[in-house]
Amino acid sequence: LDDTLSVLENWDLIVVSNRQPYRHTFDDNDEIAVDRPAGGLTAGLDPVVQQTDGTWVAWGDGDADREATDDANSVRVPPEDPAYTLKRVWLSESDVADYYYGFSNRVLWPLSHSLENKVTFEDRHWERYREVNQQFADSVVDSVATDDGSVGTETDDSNSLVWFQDYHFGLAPQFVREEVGDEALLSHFWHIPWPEREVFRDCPHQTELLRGLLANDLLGFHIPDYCANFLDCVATILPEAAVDWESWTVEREGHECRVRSFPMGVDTERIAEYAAAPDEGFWAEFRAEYGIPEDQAVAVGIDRLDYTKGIPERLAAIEHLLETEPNWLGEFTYVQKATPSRTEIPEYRELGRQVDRDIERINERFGTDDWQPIIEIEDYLTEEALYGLCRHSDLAIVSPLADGMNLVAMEYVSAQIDHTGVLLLSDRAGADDLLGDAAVTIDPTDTETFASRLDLALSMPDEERQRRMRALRSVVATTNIQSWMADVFDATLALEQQVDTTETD
Ligand code: GDG
Repeated sequence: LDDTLSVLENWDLIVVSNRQPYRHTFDDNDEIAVDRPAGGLTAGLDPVVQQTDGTWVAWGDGDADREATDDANSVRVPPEDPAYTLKRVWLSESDVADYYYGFSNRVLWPLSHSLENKVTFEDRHWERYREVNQQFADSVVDSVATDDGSVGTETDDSNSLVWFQDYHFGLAPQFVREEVGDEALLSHFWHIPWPEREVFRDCPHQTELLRGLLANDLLGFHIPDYCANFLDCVATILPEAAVDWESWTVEREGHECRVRSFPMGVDTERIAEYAAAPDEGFWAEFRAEYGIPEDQAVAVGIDRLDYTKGIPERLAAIEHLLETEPNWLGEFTYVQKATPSRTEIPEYRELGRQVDRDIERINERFGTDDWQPIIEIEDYLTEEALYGLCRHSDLAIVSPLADGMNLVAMEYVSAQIDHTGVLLLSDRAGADDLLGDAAVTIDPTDTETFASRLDLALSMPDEERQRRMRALRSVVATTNIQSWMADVFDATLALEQQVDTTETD
C-alpha cells in the first residue's frame, strides 16, 4: 500500500460513501462530540484519505453535523489533527425514507442477494434515489479539479480520482461523467453480490442502473462470479453496449468500463492485536457476564440482524443437531451476537421477532436449570470484546444465504491466534472463494447436512483444527484490507497510464 500511496499523493482523491467517517453529535451536556462509526472499510480508508489530503463526500447524518461544518458544508477531519476535507450531503427525512430505506434497501439490497420475495418497488423510491444520487454527484463535481478550472471550484493541476462505494450510488457515476468528461477517473466498488440476469431482470430500472454504473472507468466486485453476472446483464439488456469477454471490458457510446474482481480482506494485524489485548481474566468475565457456562465448547455467530445472513437456518441446524445427537446436550453453547439493523423496514423487524421466537423455543425445548443452548447478545461489543470472543470460541458459524464477501469469517480467522477454532462457512458467501478449501463448508438451507457438519466441527481432532486454521490464516494474512485497497487503486491508476501511453504512441 505504501508504494500506491506515494503515487496517489499526486492525485486528488475523492471518496464517496453513504456513511461518513466522522459524525458530529450533541452529547448530554449539549456539547458537540465526534464519533467514528466503526467498520472495516472506513477504518481502512481513513488513513489513505488523510495521507493524500483528499475529500470524502458522505451523508451528514449526525445531529450536530450542520453546526460543525462551514458554509460550504465542509469540515476538516480528523478533528484533533485535520488532514482532509469531509463534505456533507444533507438529506431530508423523506430522502432517507425513499433513497436509503426505500430503493437502496428494499429493492437493490434484496435483489442483489437474489431474495426477490423481499423486494418492494415504489415509484417514489426510485425518483428519490435518482435525486439523491444527483445531489452526491453535484458535490463530487464541485470538488473535481481541472487544468483550466472549467469544472468544479478547484483549480489545481492534479487529476481527480473519484472512488464510489456501494449500491447507494448506482446513478451518480453517470451524473458526474456528464459534467466532468474525461477530467476524472471514476472507480466504483459494489460491496454486495450482483445477481444472475433472471433476477436482475425483475428490476424495472435495470437499464438506467447499468448505464449509470458503466460511466465508471473501473467497476469492482468481490469475486469473479459477480463480475460475470454483471457482464451477462449488460450483454443481454443493453443493446448499445459491447462486452469484450476476454478483457471484461464494456464499450458504450465511446466509453470503456473495466469490470474486475477484488476480494476484500480485513485488517488482520489490528484484529490479532485486539484479540491478544485483554488480560487473562477476560474470557472468564465475559462468560460470567453473559451466562456462558465454564468448561463447555462455545460456537459463535456474529451478524447484523439481516435476512441475508441465514440466522433462522443456522438455528434450525442447531435444533436438528440437538434433536438427533442428544450426546451434545449440555456440551456446547451457541452465542449469537445479533446487531439490530435497518429496523425501519418491516422485514427486518419480523426477522428480529422470528429469531427471538426460535431461540426461546430451542432453549425451552432443550435447556436445563444450568444450561441454555443459545445465548443472544444484542449489546454492541467493543472491538476488544468482539475479537476476544472470536479468539476464545471453538467454532464460528457463518451461514449467509448470499453475501458479497462476509468480513466476519475473516475476522474470526484473524482473531484465532491460538489456532484452535473451526470455521463453518456457507458456500454462498463470497468469502467461500478464498476460504472454502480449509473451512468446513455448508449449504445453509440443507438443515440435515448443516447439522452433521456442526457435529463434525465440534468433534474435530485438535490436529485437524490446527491444520485448517493455519491454512485459513495464511489466506487472510495476504488478502487483507491494505492489499485490497492497493489492488483497487493500482488497477484504477493503470487505466490512466494506458490512456497516456496511447496518446504518446
Ligand atoms: C457488506 C456486505 C461485505 C457486528 N457486530 C459488531 C460489530 N460488527 C461488525 C463485524 C463486521 C461487520 O460488522 C459486518 O460486516 P459483514 O461483512 O459481515 O457484513 P455487512 O455489514 O453486510 O457488509 C458484505 C462488506 O459489506 C464489505 O464489503 O463483506 O458481504 O454485505 O466487521 O465485526 N463490530 C463491533 N461490535 C459489534 O457488536 N465492534
